Amino acid sequence: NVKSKSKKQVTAKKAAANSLPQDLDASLAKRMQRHVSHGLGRDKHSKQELFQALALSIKEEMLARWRATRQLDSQFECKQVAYLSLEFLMGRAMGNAIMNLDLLPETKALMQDYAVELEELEEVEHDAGLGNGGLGRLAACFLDSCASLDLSVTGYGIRYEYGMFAQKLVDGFQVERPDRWLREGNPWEVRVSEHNVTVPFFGHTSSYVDPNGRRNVVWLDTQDVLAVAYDMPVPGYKNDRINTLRLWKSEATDDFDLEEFNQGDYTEAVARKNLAEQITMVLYPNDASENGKELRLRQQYFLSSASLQDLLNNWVRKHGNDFSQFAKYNVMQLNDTHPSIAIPELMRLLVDEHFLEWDDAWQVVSQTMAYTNHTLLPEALERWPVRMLGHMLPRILEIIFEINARYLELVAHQWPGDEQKLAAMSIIEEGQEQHVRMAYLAIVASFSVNGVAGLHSKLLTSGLFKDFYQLWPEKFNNKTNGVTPRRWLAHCNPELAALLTKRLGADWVSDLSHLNALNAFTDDKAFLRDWQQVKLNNKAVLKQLIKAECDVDFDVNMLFDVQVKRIHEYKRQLLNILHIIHLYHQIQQGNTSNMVPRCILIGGKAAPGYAMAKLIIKLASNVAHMVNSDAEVAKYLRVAFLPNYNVSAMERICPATDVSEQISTAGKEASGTGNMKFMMNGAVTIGTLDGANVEMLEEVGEDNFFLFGLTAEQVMEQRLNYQPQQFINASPALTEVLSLIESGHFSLLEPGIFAPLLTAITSPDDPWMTAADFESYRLAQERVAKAYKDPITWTQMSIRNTAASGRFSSDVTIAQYRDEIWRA
Ligand code: B1N
Repeated sequence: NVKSKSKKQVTAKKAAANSLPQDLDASLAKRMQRHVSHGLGRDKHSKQELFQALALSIKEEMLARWRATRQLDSQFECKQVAYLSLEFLMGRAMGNAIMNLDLLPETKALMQDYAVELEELEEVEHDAGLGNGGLGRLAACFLDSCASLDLSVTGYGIRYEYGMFAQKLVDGFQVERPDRWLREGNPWEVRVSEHNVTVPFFGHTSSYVDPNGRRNVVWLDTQDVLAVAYDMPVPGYKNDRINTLRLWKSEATDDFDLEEFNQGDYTEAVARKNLAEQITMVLYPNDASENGKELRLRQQYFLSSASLQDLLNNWVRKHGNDFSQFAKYNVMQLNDTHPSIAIPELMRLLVDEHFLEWDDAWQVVSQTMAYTNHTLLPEALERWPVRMLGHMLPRILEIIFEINARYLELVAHQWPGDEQKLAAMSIIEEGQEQHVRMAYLAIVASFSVNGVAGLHSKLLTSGLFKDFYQLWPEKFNNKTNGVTPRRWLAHCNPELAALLTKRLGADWVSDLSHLNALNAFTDDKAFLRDWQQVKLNNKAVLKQLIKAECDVDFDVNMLFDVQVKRIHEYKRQLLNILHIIHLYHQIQQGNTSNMVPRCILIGGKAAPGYAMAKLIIKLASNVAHMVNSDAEVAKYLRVAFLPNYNVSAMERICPATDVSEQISTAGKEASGTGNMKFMMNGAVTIGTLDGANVEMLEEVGEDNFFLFGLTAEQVMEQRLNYQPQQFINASPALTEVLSLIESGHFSLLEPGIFAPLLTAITSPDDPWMTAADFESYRLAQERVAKAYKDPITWTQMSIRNTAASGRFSSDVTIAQYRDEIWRA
């Protein structure tokens, strides 16, 4: 329960808040007035000006509590958690802040004075798109839950100048546009120069023996980059806690400039400045795939080093150089291996800069680091070339080799004489070129390794990390993902939220298990009608968005069938499109008796270098075009591809969805989190036994979930001798669909353009086994259609899905991290 905290803490919090200067105690209206008049002094204000003024006013509301939270946390010496992540996909902040601070009625009323609706101002805010997809949004949901559970957790990330690219469609092709999200300024951030640290790069190492006979290593002639902290407030839900998201920006150091200026090389100095500032310029837009570029490694080290120095500075200020209790009061959660270079960096800081003995430093590191794995896909497992590391971070590479040498002794002891085991488990991968396996480094150094859903965690210990599981079974655990019910239900679906509160009281917002009680109302006619009306209203809102963005007319009386997520072959948007083509063909043949009229929405970004993903977008666009331009077909089927899918779009989409498509090849989607947002908002899932779908099905039951497809085990088995042609031959529907694509029906102006997709589906090497699951998917979709024709049954299914979604609140997940990993 998010509201439990000791009396002592509450009193201390109030005392801290009361000791603040008076001007921090003004009314929201006064603050707003002041900020508005700080503008150009005109009477007419643009929405952008009003948004900025309101955001600054709300930030001011948080300052006192923010400071009080910091004081409280340092006063009570509770365990501090640092959540290290290259991505925080925060989306918009204003609506969430107003809700969590309990300022909604006041703000709405205040906006009347400015003749504007709050919703209009919310629309002005640019999404903070500092992440790719699930992994980055998970970090954002976790921050909300940590603050709401009154935990002292700091998010550490990068303040990218350019977030996730904006996606446009030109002739059905994806085109990327830069995302200058900071153009109008970021009213939420506070630049805090007193926390500046410098991060070393390049140079070389040297060692000397000090007067005590200790051999010390120094890292010399480095090129130092300044890390400047920008803090963003993270308000807890109605509990007065304001946590911090600390985002680092890279800048040139003064020393660095000075040297060049003294030599009179003005232009050189400026050019070098650019080099330093490049580090935090742009987010790498690759979801669940490796980036492999030098600049990416620089980002990772920059974040890790700056964050660790910040934590150590805090520690030393209070405890001096005694690190014996450090692990008792600090824990670092690594969001995948992306910040795992923090492991050798913490060793370096402790051994080289604070002069700990190696073993003592290792004790500290291996008791503070915890690693979350987010994917089994081999293409996403990070491996850094030893040569690159040796050049950019020479001291770090030495430390990695030392860690490996000591750890391999343990392996040799466990499996005596087994050279193969040593090679297989070594942190260093041999080959043409040596690589550092970052996941292995993370496992070796962490006291906890977790997967993000039950199935995923099981596959980790039985597959990818099997040897490590044998060595250290106690390290491995599961933490099934969750999403915050504040943003993903209370805020994005106000009408449903009001209906829930009317029936259940308001406690569900901070304890989502209360939703279970909805099961008692599934025979309450009035409640069913209210539920349907809410969904209908939400569909009307989405319909407008689709009209504006895609120029496609959705009909709120038709079934809304939605697949929005990053475009990736393993997520199988292609399976969805093949089914659309099948429906289209059936309608044209006049075979509509098994159908229910549907509007199908697809959205998502492709990594700019991922040709197959981009081709899938093109196919979706072309199919949508063909479907929508046939007036007869439009009675039964309408299809849209929504450009620039992002957090704010999902806030409109999930409340309006009837059917949620979660159709990845079993064993490939580590968890999924969109699946949970849809479920909370009463969508029924059509899905495979993959990721968290498995647990969703467990909670809601087979009668309220459209299950299809091979299991993860069957996929692995079939892969050994996969013959897609057999599945094609056995399915007249699939045969027709493929020949329709091949005939050029969807590429009249671009003959042959979709050939690579056909080749992929029909190849025995197709890892995603689209053909194998087609029939099973088609039949599941027929069951969907049948079920939707009975509005009462359908509404009951919808209610049961929301009712069963309580387990997928990130509050539940974070309570487990707190109790089982952080012990905070
Ligand atoms: O993390 C999400 C899961 O719900 C998804 O199933 C999973 O695909 C996603 C490299 C990734 N795994 N790996 C990444 C992102 C960016 C990058 O550069 C890998 N994203 C996931 C949350 O657990």
